[in-house]
Amino acid sequence: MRYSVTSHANTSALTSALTSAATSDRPPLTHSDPQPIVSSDMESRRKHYSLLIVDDTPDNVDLLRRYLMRFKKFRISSAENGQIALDSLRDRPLDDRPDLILMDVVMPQLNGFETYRAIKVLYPDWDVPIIFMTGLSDLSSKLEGLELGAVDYIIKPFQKEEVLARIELQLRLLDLTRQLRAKNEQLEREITERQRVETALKDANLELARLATIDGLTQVANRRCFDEVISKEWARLADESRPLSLVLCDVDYFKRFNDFYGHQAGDDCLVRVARALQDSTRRATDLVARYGGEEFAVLLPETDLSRAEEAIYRLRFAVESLMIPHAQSDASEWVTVSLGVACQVPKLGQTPQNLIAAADSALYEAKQQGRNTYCARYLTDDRCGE
Ligand code: GH3
Ligand code: MG
Ligand code: MG
Repeated sequence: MRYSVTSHANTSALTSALTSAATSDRPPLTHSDPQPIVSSDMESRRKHYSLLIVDDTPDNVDLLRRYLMRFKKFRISSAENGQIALDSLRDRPLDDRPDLILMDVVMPQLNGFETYRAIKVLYPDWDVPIIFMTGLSDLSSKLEGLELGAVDYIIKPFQKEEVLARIELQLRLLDLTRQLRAKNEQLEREITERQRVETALKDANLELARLATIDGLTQVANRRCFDEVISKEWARLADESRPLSLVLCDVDYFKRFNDFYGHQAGDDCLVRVARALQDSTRRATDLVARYGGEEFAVLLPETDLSRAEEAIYRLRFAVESLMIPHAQSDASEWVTVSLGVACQVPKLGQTPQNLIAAADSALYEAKQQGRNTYCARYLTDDRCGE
């Protein structure tokens, strides 16, 4: 008996097919293969293509099977209607699904189009090529199949050779698609790996750059960084005719501290002093650097002398507030610092050397005055040569 093909899916038939495919206990039927391939033999399986013929006319199936089996590259299974095909698919492991389906359109229970729709719903990620076979040669049936996503259409009665040619064409396309997909995946893996390596490299470079500018013990900027920044700020502020202040800050009686408390305690003290200085700066452009030994430099761009003196109060207060005992200091019972500050409006064509020398001289003076204090210098054009 023949069933007519409706132009739209028979909804109730489709629904019951889907339900049945998901739940049926029926064993897979007519999964015949005259030359079964050992399933674990992947190599031999790879050379074969697995075809599923879904057709309710046994003569058609036999004819196709006998003909196609002559070519040693096909493994053929068949189902006598759509429902049986769905059942057999459900029971197959993922890697044992057919490479191509030849599907009769007019079949009892579930026609070819409905079966196709069910396959798409049940296995949305499975891009199996489906060739419809039918005696219906009218345009609307052809179009319906092709619109559904069928890759080809064969009109019955068919020429075996034509069927073979169409199958081979689709399998070649399938192979190319698979190769392309494999290459894409490989490419994606390579891109991901490359991105990972680039990120790691970028992180490593950032870390290297950080290490190159940071003092290993105190984690504030190192001398090299200070030299670079003061040159840049000098040039920038010379352009803008705005003041640059430099504070040199030296721990008082630090040799005695080391001798009394030990070198490790001395290191710890320097770390804490550095952090306190760092924490008492306000602007992003202010820079605290280890200038050498137990001496720190604090660079204050766009800061005049009175503002710099305010900063000095904060710096001194921050260090004293640490209340690090210093039993050997003549200046205080705690660790203290002496500071020299100098301020200048940078001039193009000059270097910051005078500013640094002036801050150093002010620091020396503070030490002379008994330590735990500061001295200031303001460099005008007239005094730049001092
Ligand atoms: P003043 O008050 O005049 O500055 O006296 P001072 O003892 O602090 O100065 P001096 O230059 O005589 O001694 C500085 C000491 O700082 C000697 C040196 O061992 C110590 N020092 C320099 N760098 C480090 C360091 O990284 N760790 C430790 N623990 N000590 C350091
Ligand atoms: Mg010192
Ligand atoms: Mg010193």
